[in-house]
Amino acid sequence: MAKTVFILNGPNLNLLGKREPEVYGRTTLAEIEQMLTAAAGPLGLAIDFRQSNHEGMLVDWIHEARESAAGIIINPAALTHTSVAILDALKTFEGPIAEVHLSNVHQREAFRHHSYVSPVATGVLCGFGPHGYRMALDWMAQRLTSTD
Ligand code: CA2
Repeated sequence: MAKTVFILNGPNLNLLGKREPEVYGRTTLAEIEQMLTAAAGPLGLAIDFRQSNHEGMLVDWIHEARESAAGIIINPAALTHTSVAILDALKTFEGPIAEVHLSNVHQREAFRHHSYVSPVATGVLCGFGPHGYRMALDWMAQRLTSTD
């Protein structure tokens, strides 16, 4: 059976493609989900794609991932820079974790340069727009299906 990857998205990402296109582009979160759903099958994976504006919801989903997911791709959005709760939850997850940001956070305000999540992420992608999610999924497929 295909392994499941949780793809978790934090606050305000539901507005993607609808506001601030100069920063985050014109692709909607629903379009990113469609793109990843189409990619997952041929990669031998299943995805469970979710978005919440609530920190506790994301924590609950990370706990759920401990039982139901082989890997996590997460864009914690603004919570990246504030959330010890998400850091602590991710620490309990034993599989690979990819942290993804649409924008290059290092080109932006200083408060976006620090991530609470990066120390527990297996890898971090930022600045590649929606393609960053796809790159993370490709890597996840290699990581989860490799025999070595
Ligand atoms: O670049 C990213 O993916 C971010 O995680 C996006 C977060 C931001 O706080 C991080 O520093 C970097 C913001 C997500 C908000 O998304 C919006 C989309 C459209 C309109 C307004 C906000």
